[in-house]
Amino acid sequence: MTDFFKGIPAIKYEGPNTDNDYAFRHYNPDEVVMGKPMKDHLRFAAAYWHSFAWPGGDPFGGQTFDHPWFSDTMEAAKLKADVAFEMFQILNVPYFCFHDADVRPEGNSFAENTKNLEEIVDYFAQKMDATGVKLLWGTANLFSHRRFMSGAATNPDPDVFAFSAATIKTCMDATMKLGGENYVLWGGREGYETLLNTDMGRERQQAGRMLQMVVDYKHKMGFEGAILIEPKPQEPTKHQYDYDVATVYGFLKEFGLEGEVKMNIEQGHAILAGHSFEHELAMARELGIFGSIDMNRNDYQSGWDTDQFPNNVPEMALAYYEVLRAGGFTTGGANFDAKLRRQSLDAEDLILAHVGGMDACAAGLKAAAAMLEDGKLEAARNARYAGWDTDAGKTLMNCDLDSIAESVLANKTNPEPISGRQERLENLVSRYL
Ligand code: XUL
Ligand code: CO
Repeated sequence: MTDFFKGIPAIKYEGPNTDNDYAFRHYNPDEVVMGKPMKDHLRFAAAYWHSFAWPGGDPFGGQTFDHPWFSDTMEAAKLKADVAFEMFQILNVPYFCFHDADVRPEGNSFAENTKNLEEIVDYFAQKMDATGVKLLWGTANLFSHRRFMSGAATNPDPDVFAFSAATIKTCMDATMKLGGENYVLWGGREGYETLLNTDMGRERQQAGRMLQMVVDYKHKMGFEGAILIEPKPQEPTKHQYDYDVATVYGFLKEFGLEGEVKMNIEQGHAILAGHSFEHELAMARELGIFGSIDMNRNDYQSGWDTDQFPNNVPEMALAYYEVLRAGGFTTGGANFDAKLRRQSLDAEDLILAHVGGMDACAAGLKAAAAMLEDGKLEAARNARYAGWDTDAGKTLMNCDLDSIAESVLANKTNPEPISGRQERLENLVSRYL
């Protein structure tokens, strides 16, 4: 045991009326919601990078956190792992997620990076065994080191493509070894700063080829988890190729990979793309590529990716409604891709941030389940489209313009507008919150 979380108890469910900061009010892991324990709906994961690797910088100031593991040695990496697993157990989160660069010291070469990663993977394996905590997904950080400044797969320099491909291979190996349930690709620098120096055609082909290699390797190694792409429109690059769910779907179709790759959808990224979170979730469901979520929230005033812990239950209820309509998670889960504010220096801040986020998710899930079980919203949606279920509606889909024009003339078709009843539906949603 380290003394990082000294004095902080394991968090238990005490119900909505408790006065205890260190308790769940809504997250009751074994409570059955729509026929399944809440923990199996929510499948929470903690993110290693924000909680343990982020130093607290912003564009105007550097490190505010001063953790004892902030040094590039294997000893420090192991201390960081000890503290991380202590947090997972205090919170009772079943999963975690990591990038290679979060967990191992940066080496001077690919070989050194790989050796360091392998050593920490063995250390993780022991800790996972001892605690029962599992890996939701692994990924490669192909955006922080200066070698990736002009992209990884989409870099103009083939050596960077090669270094990136080799790094992805080692991270897929690590994920597989630890029994990870997914492998994520987020291309933070797969985009451009200016078209003046960018060959978009080449870069898109390079990204497509890299993705094909990832899928091929997944099958070669027998990895049974899902490959997930995490869309984001910009930041760090001015424009990112994986802009949003619909854009990524077009990309997957172009390279014939729509049956191989699913989406990891992040709340804050949806907002940056000018969408709501539920829009992105619904789009992925309709396209058959819904996979997993990165749960967080962006500040609507700041216009950048603030990665805050989620706390807006009415919004989250609408998001979970779409998750439930998608049939829930299979290999996916809810990764808290969220970080403390840089002034939140205490160990308890990290715990309470997760407690609040987990409770908000649970409250959102319960409201969404009630909405779905009650069926009023779905009934209203179905009623709105009922014309399409009639014989005439069904036939219309198989007609052509000529025959439709004839029938509109013959039947004197002259539709009257029908209310969309938005306010009535919004009032209905409020009753479940
Ligand atoms: C960045 C982001 C990443 C991915 C994993 O905005 O969300 O942390 O989740 O690389
Ligand atoms: Co993310």
